[in-house]
Amino acid sequence: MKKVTTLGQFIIERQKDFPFAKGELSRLLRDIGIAAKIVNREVNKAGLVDILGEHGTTNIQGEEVKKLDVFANEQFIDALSSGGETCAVASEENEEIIHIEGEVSANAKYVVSVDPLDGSSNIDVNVSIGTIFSIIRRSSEPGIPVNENDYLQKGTSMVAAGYIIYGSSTMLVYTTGRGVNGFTLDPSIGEFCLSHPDMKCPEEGKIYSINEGNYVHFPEGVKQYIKYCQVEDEATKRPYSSRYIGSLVADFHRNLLKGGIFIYPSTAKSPNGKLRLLYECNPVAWIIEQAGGKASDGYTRIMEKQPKTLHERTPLFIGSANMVTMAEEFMQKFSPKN
Ligand code: AHM
Ligand code: MG
Repeated sequence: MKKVTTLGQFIIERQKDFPFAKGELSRLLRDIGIAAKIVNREVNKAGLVDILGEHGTTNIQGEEVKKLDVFANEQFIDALSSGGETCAVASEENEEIIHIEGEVSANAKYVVSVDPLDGSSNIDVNVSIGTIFSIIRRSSEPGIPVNENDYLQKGTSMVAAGYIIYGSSTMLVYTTGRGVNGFTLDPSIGEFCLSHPDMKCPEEGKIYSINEGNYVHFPEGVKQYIKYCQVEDEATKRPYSSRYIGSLVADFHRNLLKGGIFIYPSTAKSPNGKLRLLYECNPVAWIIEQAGGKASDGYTRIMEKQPKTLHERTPLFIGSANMVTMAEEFMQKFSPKN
């Protein structure tokens, strides 16, 4: 029988790569894996909400039924609070940073950002959704309360980043800067098992993913790039296929495996696009880079953008390296930065 490596075993094995590490990061990743399993259990029951009780009502066990995104947020915060390896969590669901109480946590050197359940419009319709996380070292000395500045570091400061996709199977994919590894949840043993070692994104792809309904509001560079994707050309295997789920994690995961580009550009209404730099874009940017791909805002590498606020947004062009480079060329030509 083929030997199975669980996420827990893999994390411990990889700790050897960081000889001075005390194991805090490993424990943090393990805690995230545990929260993911609990959220997965609830996501799988989402369709039963009419049987088990509506959101906001009380179920037969006398517990209040929570909206899934609220539930996921609480699970991740709880899992991260109990381990003592992080002093704060910033969540897309919370306006302010959540400080973790207790002396052990106050002295922790890591802070975590999380989008606990991304793809909100897909939650109630049985379409894939995801969780996105990243871990950085706080910039101030441990012992004093964390503030926003601890989080306002470029993506290049991340020490770990990953996502969980709740799809036809549930997967956890993460990087600590030494490649990207993917683990599939085996529900029969309740463990994430290494299924996609050293993931690589093809340099070229045949898929473009963008919400074309917003076409009229796109910058000219994006409009022209979409036209380019649709033109017939045998040498470059165009026209490309259009695939758009509307869940960043699911669109990203498919393009990572198959090759492709995902774009959420600025629009006339939202000059910075929709997606959040800290919670959504930085983690997937690091993963794609570690897999040989590219992530930019159309002009600048995502990981080099200096965040100014916790919840700030950025346009995102991400995926196969050559496709992102080409899209950037269209931006420079048709929508030069002024
Ligand atoms: P959310 O944080 O409210 O879930 O929104 C983020 C999601 C992403 O997963 C996805 O890529 C994008 O919104 C889709 O947006 P749109 O419906 O505008 O195409
Ligand atoms: Mg989100």
